[in-house]
Amino acid sequence: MTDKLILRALKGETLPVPPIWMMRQAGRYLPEYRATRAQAGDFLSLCYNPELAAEVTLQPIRRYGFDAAILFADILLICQALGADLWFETGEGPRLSTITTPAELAALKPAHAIHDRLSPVYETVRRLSRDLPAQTTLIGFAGAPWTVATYMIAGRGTKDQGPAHALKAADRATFAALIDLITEATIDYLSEQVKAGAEVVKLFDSWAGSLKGQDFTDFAVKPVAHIIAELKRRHPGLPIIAFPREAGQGYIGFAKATGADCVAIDNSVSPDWAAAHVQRDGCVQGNLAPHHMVSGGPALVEATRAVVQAFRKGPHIFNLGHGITPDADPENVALMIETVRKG
Ligand code: 1CP
Repeated sequence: MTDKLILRALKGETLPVPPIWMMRQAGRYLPEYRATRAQAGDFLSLCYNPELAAEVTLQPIRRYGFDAAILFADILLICQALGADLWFETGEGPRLSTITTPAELAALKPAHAIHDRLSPVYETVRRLSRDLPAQTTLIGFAGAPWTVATYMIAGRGTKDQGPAHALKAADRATFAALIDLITEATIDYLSEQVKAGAEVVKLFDSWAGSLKGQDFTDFAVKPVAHIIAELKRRHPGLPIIAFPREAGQGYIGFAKATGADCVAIDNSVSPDWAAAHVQRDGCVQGNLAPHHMVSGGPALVEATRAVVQAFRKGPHIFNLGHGITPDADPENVALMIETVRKG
């Protein structure tokens, strides 16, 4: 039996006060993160340095006492482990070598070959499972196949995922084979994170909202359902959070269709709508708008209370609707937590 609050909510328990963590809680809005990142040199060096990656994961736990810590890494590390080049342009974001032809796809490594590159990540998880406070849940994660594929195809972040949609239309076999490769690699990657000590895993499908109709079923639901089924076969009882960001109506029935224990909700839908349509199938996570962490004040308190109030009748993990931004004020995070915990 466990008394960790996040695990209780994920099992479907309605708690008097929702447990809380925050997407990108280890990030540039924290001075201590900026200091450790400077020490590491660059972002990827930080991700692959178990001592420093564990340190930045622990920083927001020490400062705020969140109920969960999320492994510090990035959804794009798996692309590098599959053989793509990956680097981060300062002030711009990720850049990758692109996969748009059968030959480029064939040059990637097989799914089972990812672990050499990713072993420092597993070491970070091992350190965290040793060093976290007893009440804090450790969350591992990966990108969902569609979102990871959008970066591998375009070679960068895109507003509309145009290059991935174009490949899907022009050469569906290559596109589908890339999705399958990422799906298999993701199962192995998350399975190793669990073996190293992750107690929950989360799949980030940041660009799920750009898949419509049958494409949403084929590429946001099916690969995620397959990953979840296989992970639960290998690790019975493992709780899994899915985040099909901006899925809109696609949130309805997503937990049942994928087998996820919890659906994370972005802030483009209202908490009342999500409580009515999504929470009846189980635990939900979300969904305060991240801009409140910048602007603060009475509006933050009011919006935080509205989220807590909307979800109070069912299992809920309090979180933002997307990651906290670098311009956020750490004091506003403290105010949000105090409002959730003290009402
Ligand atoms: O400057 C820095 O320090 C880098 C900023 C940063 C950070 C803190 C990046 C670059 N990644 C991360 C860490 C990260 N990324 C975590 C760690 C755990 C946490 O604290 O939450 C996680 C879970 C992610 C996930 C991630 N990376 C997603 C999915 C969630 C989301 O935000 O939608 C995506 C899309 C990425 C790709 C990525 N990595 C970094 C950036 C700036 C981006 C977005 C690129 C783009 O589309 O323009």
